[in-house]
Amino acid sequence: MKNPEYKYLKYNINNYISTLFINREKYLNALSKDIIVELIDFYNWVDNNKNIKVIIMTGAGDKAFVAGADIKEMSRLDLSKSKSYAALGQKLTLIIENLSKPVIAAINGYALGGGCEIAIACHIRYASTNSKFAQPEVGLGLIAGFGGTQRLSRLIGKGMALELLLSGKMINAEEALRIKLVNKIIDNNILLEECYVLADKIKNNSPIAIRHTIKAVNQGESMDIEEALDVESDLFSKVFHSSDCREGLKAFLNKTKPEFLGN
Ligand code: DAK
Repeated sequence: MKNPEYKYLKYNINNYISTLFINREKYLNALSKDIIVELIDFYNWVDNNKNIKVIIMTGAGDKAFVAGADIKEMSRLDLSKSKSYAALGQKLTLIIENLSKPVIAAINGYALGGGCEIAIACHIRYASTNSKFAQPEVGLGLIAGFGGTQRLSRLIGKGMALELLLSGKMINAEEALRIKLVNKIIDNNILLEECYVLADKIKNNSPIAIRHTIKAVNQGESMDIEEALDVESDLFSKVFHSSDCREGLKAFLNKTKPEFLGN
């Protein structure tokens, strides 16, 4: 089947790793509705593509990951469409968060508003030294609407999340690392390289184990510990019955490299 083509997205696939660029550099990769629709299509396609095991998502150029929702387009939005617009953004962040394959956000500059919310929905965040983060919605008379009011506090805690969501202030990469909004800071010129190193390590692991790990972490997040541990043991048992598990255990005992088929 032919790989899809997009107006606002560029991507490549190399050694089971797909690098996706949001490609609207002139407007700092601000998210128009069309881009959100394309991203949803891309992630649905990726989820079923056996040639892709890890996705690295970044912004075109060296200034921005995503500078938020497209303010110009938003200002023209019919009031009756605001709910469906938010639903579209939320749908995208849910697809990314629950994707069966890890998504690494390579944050290469501004990650503002909806851009920060998309980064938060990714499984892992690596940030360049020049990256900047904010939830400036309140200054526009809005609230974060792509999951930010919910995911940010889960990631960095309620107090810090409210500080960012209520002030709209911009923080730099070091502060983002300090509050655990990002996992690591990397020099701008080697950001993608470092993401590849991580992606490469992930892609050699069992796809079944990866998929169920994401599921266990996501499902357990909103549960009390006993309930969450039940989810974990159910998923553990499923994984334990997989061919990948037989292969992984056998390869260890035989001192060989496992060849996981993802079933
Ligand atoms: N939207 C549209 N255009 C944008 C943009 C944005 N978010 N950010 C930048 N641009 C455009 C600029 O207008 C400029 O275009 P031209 O003037 O050349 O035509 C071009 O990109 C380059 O930007 P600047 O000239 O401003 O570049 P600077 O380096 O001087 O400044 C900046 C960089 C990132 C500080 C600045 O561009 C800026 O403040 N941008 C806006 C950041 C922002 O406030 N983002 C929006 C966050 S609010 C909803 C759900 C979710 C959301 C909304 C509703 N529903 C429930 C309905 C989400 C909202 C948000 O994301």
